[in-house]
Amino acid sequence: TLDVFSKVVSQADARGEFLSTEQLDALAAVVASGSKRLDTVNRITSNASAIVTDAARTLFEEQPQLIAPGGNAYTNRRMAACLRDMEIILRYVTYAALAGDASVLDDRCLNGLRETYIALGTPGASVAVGVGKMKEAAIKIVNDPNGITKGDCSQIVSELAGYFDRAAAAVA
Ligand code: PEB
Repeated sequence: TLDVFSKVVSQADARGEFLSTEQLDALAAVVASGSKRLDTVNRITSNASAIVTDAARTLFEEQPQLIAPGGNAYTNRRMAACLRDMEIILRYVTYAALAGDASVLDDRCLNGLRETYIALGTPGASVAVGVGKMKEAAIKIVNDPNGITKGDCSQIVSELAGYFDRAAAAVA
């Protein structure tokens, strides 16, 4: 599990090289945008339960077979497992956004998840749809101009979108 700084260091060390100017410039940009990154993580974190439940509600509206008898989210136990899975994925996305690197998301959440869902008979494509809905909701919250210093957040938002896309692609 690495953040963007440790990753660059370990890659350079593996080659016995100093950090390049390009690498240092990229890290300087990460530092310069640090408050935006923290605000992003903070806003998603403080709205996590709404992001999860809204995404799940819309998913079940669109795919009612999931909650019908025989569906993979039918019964309270499976519904709870489903909401929990969405929350876990959202949590790891916030970790990646904080670290500026996907390795924590990959190693601790997505690795083997597709196989787990296949073994459980859980439709990974539906999980991916749910993740996409969390992505839209999270981006909307992050981009909300109210109550925050105004600035250009397009870079952090596109990085964030990439972590959601990565999670969706891992299970679709
Ligand atoms: C992954 N999910 C489930 C299980 C595991 C995970 C390991 C089996 C054990 C259990 O039931 O608790 N756990 C989860 C995860 C990590 C982890 C992401 C990462 C660190 O440790 N069912 C649906 C929807 C979808 C869903 C499409 C969007 O119809 C999820 C939510 N996951 C779902 C369901 C189960 C499950 C388990 C319903 C229970 C399946 C079953 O037992 O039949």
